[in-house]
Order: sequence, then C-alpha cells, then structure tokens
Amino acid sequence: MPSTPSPGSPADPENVGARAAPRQRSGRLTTSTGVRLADTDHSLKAGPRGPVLLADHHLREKITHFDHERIPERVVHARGAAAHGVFVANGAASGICRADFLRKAVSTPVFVRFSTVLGSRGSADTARDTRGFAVKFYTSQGNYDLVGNNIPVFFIQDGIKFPDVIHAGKPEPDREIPQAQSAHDTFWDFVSLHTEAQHHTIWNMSDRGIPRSYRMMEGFGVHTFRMVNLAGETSLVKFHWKPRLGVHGLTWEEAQLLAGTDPDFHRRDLADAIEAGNFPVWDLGIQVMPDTEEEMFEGIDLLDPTKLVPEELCPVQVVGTLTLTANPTNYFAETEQVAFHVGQLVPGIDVTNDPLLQARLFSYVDTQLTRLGGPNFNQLPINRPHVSVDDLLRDGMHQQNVHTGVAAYLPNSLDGGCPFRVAEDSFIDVPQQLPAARRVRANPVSFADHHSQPAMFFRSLTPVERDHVVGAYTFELAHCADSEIRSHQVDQLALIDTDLAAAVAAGLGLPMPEARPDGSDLVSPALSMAGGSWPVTGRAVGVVVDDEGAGLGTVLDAVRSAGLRPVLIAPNAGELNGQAADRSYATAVSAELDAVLVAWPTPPAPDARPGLDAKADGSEATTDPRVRKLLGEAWRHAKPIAVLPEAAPVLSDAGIVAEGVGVLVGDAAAVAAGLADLLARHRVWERFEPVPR
Ligand code: HDE
Repeated sequence: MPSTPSPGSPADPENVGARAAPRQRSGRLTTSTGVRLADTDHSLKAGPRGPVLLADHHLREKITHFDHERIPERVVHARGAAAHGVFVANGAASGICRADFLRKAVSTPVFVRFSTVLGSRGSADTARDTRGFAVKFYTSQGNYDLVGNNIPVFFIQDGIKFPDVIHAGKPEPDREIPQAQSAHDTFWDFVSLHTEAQHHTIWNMSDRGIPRSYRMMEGFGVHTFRMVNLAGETSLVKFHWKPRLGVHGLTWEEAQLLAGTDPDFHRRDLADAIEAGNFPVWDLGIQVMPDTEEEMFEGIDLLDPTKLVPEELCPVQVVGTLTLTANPTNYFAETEQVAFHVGQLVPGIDVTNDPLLQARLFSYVDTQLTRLGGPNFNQLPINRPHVSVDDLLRDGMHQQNVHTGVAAYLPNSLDGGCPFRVAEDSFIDVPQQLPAARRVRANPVSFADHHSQPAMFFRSLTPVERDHVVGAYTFELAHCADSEIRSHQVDQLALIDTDLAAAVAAGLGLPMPEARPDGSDLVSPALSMAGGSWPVTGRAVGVVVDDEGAGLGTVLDAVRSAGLRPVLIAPNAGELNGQAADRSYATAVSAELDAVLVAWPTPPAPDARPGLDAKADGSEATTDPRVRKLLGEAWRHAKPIAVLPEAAPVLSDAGIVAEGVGVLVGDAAAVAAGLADLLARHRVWERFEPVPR
C-alpha cells in the first residue's frame, strides 16, 4: 500500500482531518453533517397514509446525493481495473536518468490501472481491443505517470486525429451499436482510408487484442521520451513492461464465450490473483537510443508513434521491477477517480516533439475538469503525491485545503518570499536545440511509410498466430455492411502481405487484390507471443469430480504442489467431502480454465435422453453432457487435458483420443506435474493445425 503522505501535502491527515476516517463501521448512523439519525427507513409523512412532506430534509439529502453518485465515464478507457503495488529500481538507468525513483534499490509506491479503450464502463473485459496500462509512481520527487498501452504503436501520428479515430471506433451514433467492438463499418472505413492506422490495427487483429489476463500483457510507453542524467546528457528512450508470467492471449472463441459468461473476467482475474498472494510482476525495461539532431535510429523515425524499434536492433534493458500487492479498497474512490496525465513528469524524464504526445499533454488535464468536476482533482486521495505540495494554485471547485498566508503569488515579500524557487532537485525542461523551421500543418516525409512495419509484424508471427490474424480480419470485415469498406481494407492488406490479403479476400468472397508488398524482409522474433517457457503459478486447473469425490484431497494437493490453482467442479454447487465446490457442472466454463483434470468418471446427467448421447461408433456416452462439452472446448482451445486412469472412459465419450497431443493419463501427482509442464508453454500449440495455404 502507498506510504503515508508527508506532512504539509494535501494528503496530510492534518489537512484532510476527520474526512479521511472510514465511516462504514462507526456504529452510529448520521447525516452528512454528523447529526445522529434514528430512522432512515421511512420518509416524513402527513400520517402513515399521507403525502411525503417537503420538510423531510433527511429524505432530500439522501436522494439528492444518490441522484449525483455518477460522474461522467472516461471518454476513452472507461472500462478498467486497478491495483496498488511497489516499484523497485535496480539502478541500471541511473547513468542516463537523474530521476530518484530509478536509483538502485529505491522503492516507490505505485497505482496501476488497466483498461479497454472503446467500451463503456459496463462493457465486457474480453472485447478485441487495445488495453491501457497506466502507472502512477508516487516518487520522492512528486508523481510520475507512465500512461501506456499493451501495443507499442498507435493508430495515428498526430493528436489532432484522435477524435476521428475514436469517433470511428466507438458505437455508431445512430443506434449506438456495437458496444466495445471494432467489427463495424465506421471503424474499418476510417482505418482503411487513414492508412497510418494499419500497424496498430494488425496488432489488434492478433492475439494481443484479446489478452488472457492483465497479468500476462506487455506494456509500452509508445512514444519516445527524453532522459537526462546528472551531467545534463540526454538520451532518447522507449519504455517496455515485461510480464514475468509471459505474454498470452485468449482464443477468439474463448473471448466470445467469456464476454457472455463472465464479462468481468480480467477484473476478477487480477483481484483474485492478488488476493491469493499470486502478486503479478513486470520488469520495466528501456530501449536507449542516442539523442541525435535527426531523432532517428536505424532508419526509424523516433517521433513517429506508428513505428516500433525492434528489440533485436536495440535491446530492452531492465531498470526495475513492479509488483502489484494490494487490491483497491473502493472502486470509485481509487480506480474511477484516479487521474493520469502524461505531463506528470519528474526531473530526468522529459517529452519529445512526437506530435501525438504533444496533444496528449493538453488532453489529460482538460478531460479531468469535466470528469472530476473542477481543477482540484489532484487533491483526491488516490491522486495526491506523497511529498509536500506548495503550488500556489488556489480555490476552485472542491478545494480541500485551508490555505494559510496572504501572498499566493511570486515574487512576494508578505509571506517571506515563500515558496522559494530552487534549482536543486527541480524539474528540467531539456534545452533542446530546435532547427529553424516554418509554421506548417504537415508531417515529416519519414512518416509516410505505413506498411513496412505491419508487414514485419505479420512475418514475425508463427503460422498459428498468423491464422488467428487472418481469422480476426475476416470476422471483423464480414461485419461491415458496406462492401466498399471491405475492399478498401483488403487493398491495404495487399500492401502488407500477399498471403494475408489472399486469405482474407477468400474468406470475404472478394477477388484477390493485386499483390503490392513493399519487398522488405525485416523480421523481429520478439514480436511473436508463442514459444518460450513461463512460470505457471496460480494458473487454473478445473478438477472435475463425481458426486462422491473419494480421495479428493490427494488430487487437490497434487495440483497445488505443482504450483497450479485447482478449481473444483462438482455435479452440484455446495460441499463435497467438506470441500466447497468452486463450480457446478452447470456453472463451469472451460474458457476460464487453463487446463482440465478429470478425476472420476462422471455419471450421465439425470435427464439424459437415449439417442442424443450416441457416440460416433453407435455406443452410448455415459459421461454427463456438460462435462463432455467442457472437455470438447478445452480440446478445441488447445488446453492441456488430464484424466486419472479410472476416469479414462470420459475421454472417448468426449471424442478425445487418449494418445492425443497434450492429453495425459496417470496418477494425480504425475498428471499434475505434466499439466504444469504443458502450461509453461501456455497452450498445446500443436493442436492448432495451421491452415494450408
Ligand atoms: Fe489517452 N486519453 N489519448 N492514449 N489514454 C485518456 O484521459 C488522448 C493515447 C491512455 O486508466 C483520457 O483520463 C489523446 C496513447 C490510457 O485512467 C484522455 C490522445 C496512449 C488511458 C486521453 C491519446 C494512451 C488514456 C480519457 C492522442 C498510449 C487511461 C480519460 C493525442 C501510449 C488512463 C483520461 C486511465 C486516457 C486522450 C492517445 C493511453 C481523453 C488526445 C498514444 C492508458 O485524456
């Protein structure tokens, strides 16, 4: 949890007074002004059957406050979940950055909010979309906000296009549909015409657009920032968050199933993991590039936010570690009221002239004025710095401080010249040399290439990942009613990759456009999510049992010993051998599990009807159909599947061969260890047959 605010800051209990005290358990119901109340269940009426009296000030206070409980949702990134944590620096950045929080072993409290971009506050977590990854560091030099995404590039090169791309992506204005979806005409109309969006869009169409968990996402600062060290030397830097659990996605079918069965899937996953002590961890890394006059690196314009710098060209150096350790206490007060701003910078980190970043510098404060109702939002508990504040900002709506002194201006003599302007430890506006130039509404020529990096991205994926990209484009474009829009986008794909364009065109019943790829052959293996081996701590294994559950403890212990989290799935909700079932056959959903272990043959459902449960060979399946469905989905989604020997008939009932890839038969300890080995690779990738092309 964040440390106690320092004396003198707006967060200082001296300033906040009794307002900071938790109220819910005080034992006495009061009005908002502290007058005790004996009755809040009946309004004041002219007799028990009479009209309510206007004089009922308690009724009016209660209803009026209720009427104003909602604030405007964020215009983008409205749907989110957050957590408290700590960032510990390893000192590797100290040579290039003077920021105190990057010094070796300095530990800084943080608050991190993850989000989707397009959906409203109540939309489903698993929509195909970009994810926000916003981090507020409460440093000893004031707050630093790193407001990033899980995709390293953006749709647009200039902030002036932000309203356009968001209007195109949000639900269409006539019927306000579809919610939290890019699969509609206005989105594809815009991105197929405003072609700089192609790079970000192909990332959205990959499995990055449907993360398995917030805990398994990379984060990126997107823009290039400028760092300055104690000697005044500068470097150009890109930020990366690397999750210790690896980067994993859902399958599209899982994402769709979860949107219906558990729209809060990512929010729940984050909170449950933290509550269970499985604290999510990311390393913060930086790519450091020389600060040259042209601001280019290996031919890549560092001011162009639609371009990434491949890790193979400039390695990511780890500078510290973030661990999320506590859930918010109150969603509204913390997750909803937190206000990020890319201009909240500390000494040592400065912005560049990236035209997207420059517009953001204006937008974040501006939007809080409407969302949080005035200019004092940094006095809200979650936004308060953990250092003293003496800002000469005064008055305004919802002012929480009782400022003393008369001279809220500088210079002054009446308040002894305070507060003093001191150079030491102060923010540094890097005195960057600017080339002589004319005022123009134009981009640098180097911004004109919109297709070579999306092509590099596609080439860098494994065949299975590419199939998923093809499937996503085909699905999304098939939802566009206007055939011109489909064709425009397929034309764009032809500029990226011939195979991609051909496959999507075939899926849409369109003629293959003329192939015009740019001819480059750049590849960046770091862009693929597949491959590698990752910790499996806390990954969910559905343990399916019958209604007796004999020996259940041994199986659950084996799963836990392998570092996995058992999700007990019993025929009915309630208890089994003193163990509470997490799910019943009716509520179990394969998509929320990472693997399935069937511990006993399950009886057929009581209402099973002969004939409906016939297997391919004509014999009757005896396994409960809900368990068969669970297993069938687990197989289709390439999840590891295990059965104890006595439960083996369940496999053939579900149409799964015991020798199938990623299927284990054995005793509890052996299969639990085997599941952990398989899950370290996230999925049984071999089960996805690449589509021959
Ligand atoms: Fe944002 N963005 N953005 N954005 N953004 C907001 O600020 C904006 C951009 C990002 O969890 C808003 O407080 C403009 C890039 C995140 O509270 C708003 C432009 C990146 C969040 C805003 C961009 C982001 C926001 C809405 C183009 C990745 C959620 C509510 C110039 C590097 C923060 C708010 C949270 C939120 C404006 C582009 C990330 C309207 C004008 C690029 C993670 O101010």
